[in-house]
Amino acid sequence: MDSIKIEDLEVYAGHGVFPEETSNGQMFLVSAELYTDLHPAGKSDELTLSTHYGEVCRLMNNFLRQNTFQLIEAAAEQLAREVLLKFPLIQKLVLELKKPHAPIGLPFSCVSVKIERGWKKAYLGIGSNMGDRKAYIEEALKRLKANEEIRKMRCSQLIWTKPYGGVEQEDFLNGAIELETLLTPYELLEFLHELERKAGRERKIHWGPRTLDLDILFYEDFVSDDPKLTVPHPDMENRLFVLEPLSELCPYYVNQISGKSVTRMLRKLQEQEDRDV
Ligand code: A4P
Ligand code: MG
Repeated sequence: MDSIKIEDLEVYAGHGVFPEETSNGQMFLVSAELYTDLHPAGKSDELTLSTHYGEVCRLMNNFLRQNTFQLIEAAAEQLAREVLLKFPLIQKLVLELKKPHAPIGLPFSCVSVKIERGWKKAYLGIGSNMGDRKAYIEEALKRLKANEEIRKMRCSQLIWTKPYGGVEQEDFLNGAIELETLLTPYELLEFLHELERKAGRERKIHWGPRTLDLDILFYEDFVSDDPKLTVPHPDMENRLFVLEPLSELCPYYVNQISGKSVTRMLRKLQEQEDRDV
């Protein structure tokens, strides 16, 4: 992807563990590579179609001067987040924060941290089979949208589905959601659990009735077999209520584990279901 590079912006600020570092301050150097599509601005010569690097520098300077962190890790983390939130055309950035005058007491040229952060695409499954299902789902969509670390959200059509998994229970309303997020996979899971709790979800029976269920189906190219968070969702190939709405949002998204696209998984499952009836 194209990028804009800022090298060694000098900022006088007060970050550090020692009290004299926060009271006296010292020089920090910030470098950032901002990943963004430069083609529209390149074609049109229009600044509004790109990210103004002068404004990014001003934001970085103000942010580092107005806030105090003990660790350069924390300063870099928060600064990266701030840049990504304020400049929506930046999809990803690599940020390096140097502290050339760190009080180490030994000769050295520089100490620095370097991090890469960005908006990640994720797909969720959403479902409800208790009470006013549509209201539970709409409330969850509203709360997802209200989180500033989530953007570009799209929801599929909601479909009525028969319960899957052998537990006798009422029909579900199901859908799929596409979004971009700054949350890590585990932070996203924690946020989804919070939404389930807010919808009054009680975990009584495994695969049993629920006011709201939110599962992470895909998270960028993240793969995990941790029982706390298994991604891609391990049972998606067997679930029409997942694949049908998902195919509306991302028919060609490929499951990293099986190598099959959403369309292919859906077609296979439909063929199997046709054979079984
Ligand atoms: N967990 C692991 N991986 C993930 C992931 N990718 N996304 C862990 C979300 N959570 C994940 O989930 C149990 C644990 O799974 C969590 O603590 C989390 O850390 P849970 O929601 O507490 O329990 P559950 O929902 O009863 O079990 P599970 O396995 O999540 O069930 P599913 O997969 O959610 O399926 N039939 C229809 N028609 N429509 C449905 O929506 N849903 C289910 C539940 C059954 N039948 C259904 C539907
Ligand atoms: Mg679940």
